[in-house]
Amino acid sequence: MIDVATLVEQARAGRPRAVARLITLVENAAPQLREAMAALAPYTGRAYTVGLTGSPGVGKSTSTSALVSAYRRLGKRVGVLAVDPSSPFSGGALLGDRVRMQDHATDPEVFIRSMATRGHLGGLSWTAPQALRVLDAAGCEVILVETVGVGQSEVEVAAQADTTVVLLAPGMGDGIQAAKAGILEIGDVFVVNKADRDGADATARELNHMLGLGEAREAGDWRPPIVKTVAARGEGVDEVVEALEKHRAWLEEHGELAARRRRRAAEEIEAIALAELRARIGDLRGDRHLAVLAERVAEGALDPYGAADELVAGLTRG
Ligand SMILES: Nc1nc2c(ncn2[C@@H]2O[C@H](COP(=O)(O)OP(=O)(O)O)[C@@H](O)[C@H]2O)c(=O)[nH]1
Ligand SMILES: [Mg+2]
Repeated sequence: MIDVATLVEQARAGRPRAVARLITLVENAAPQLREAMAALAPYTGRAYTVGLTGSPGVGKSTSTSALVSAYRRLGKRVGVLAVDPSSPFSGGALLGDRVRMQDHATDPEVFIRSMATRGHLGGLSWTAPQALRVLDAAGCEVILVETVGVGQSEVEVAAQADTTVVLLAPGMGDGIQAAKAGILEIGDVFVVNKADRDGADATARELNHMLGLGEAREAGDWRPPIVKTVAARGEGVDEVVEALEKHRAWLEEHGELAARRRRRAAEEIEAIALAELRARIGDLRGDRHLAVLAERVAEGALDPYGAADELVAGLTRG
């Protein structure tokens, strides 16, 4: 039996096993999840969350690892949530990458967790935010969320962070791809990684051009900076941290941090409510009420909207 109160207490004390078990509850949509979330709620809302997204291979995991090092140098407790199944944090990477992650594997102030992107009830829209709550309550001051920039829900998860970093690399036709995938819109900070390769300046220029084509900005608007990095050597990473801190300060100054978090909470509530409704409707398969409604719709005695209204009303009446 899992004693949720004990787990929460241990997670708050920074015990990695308790943190891992709580996130497993999230992944499994376990029955204890409600109780866990209720117990965690008072301790959340402190962490600064940073989403990192971009095409496979641009260097998200390498950059994440380098950022962890940078924040550790600042003495911060750091959480990492990798929702990219190919991430070395998920164990599916090349040996060299995994070795690099080992830098943090034994650091008690670093919490690394991966989540599968498929096969979830309700999907990432509610699992990722809840995993973030666990890391938040565990005292992580910064949480880095790595998601691959393909797929609607993965991009959404990155966009739900306090600050979203979009990574590109030269020679990958990234500019065009990014524009296509709509990830330029979600970038608060842009990173052109692999600046040790030819074409980094051209990529940065192209990006600058594409960003400039957007609507004219008003005074006080955030202008997303473009930072060049060689993540594999840690070069430029302090500049990324600087850009992140500036964005965070801007968010706070403009009341945007609170606004973003309210938007995120609203989306989370909606996702949970939808999953709940879907589950309850699923439970109705073979139910007599649904069978009766179906019969009436099939006979033309009732329209499908009216039937759906009746069904939903029946579900929410209690
Ligand atoms: N040349 C060069 N290679 C890099 C750099 N950063 C990462 N890489 C390499 O690019 C590959 C993909 O990196 P990874 O971080 O796994 O990318 P992800 O798929 O976006 O997470 C790996 O082989 C890295 O070692 C860099 O700054 N320069
Ligand atoms: Mg990766």
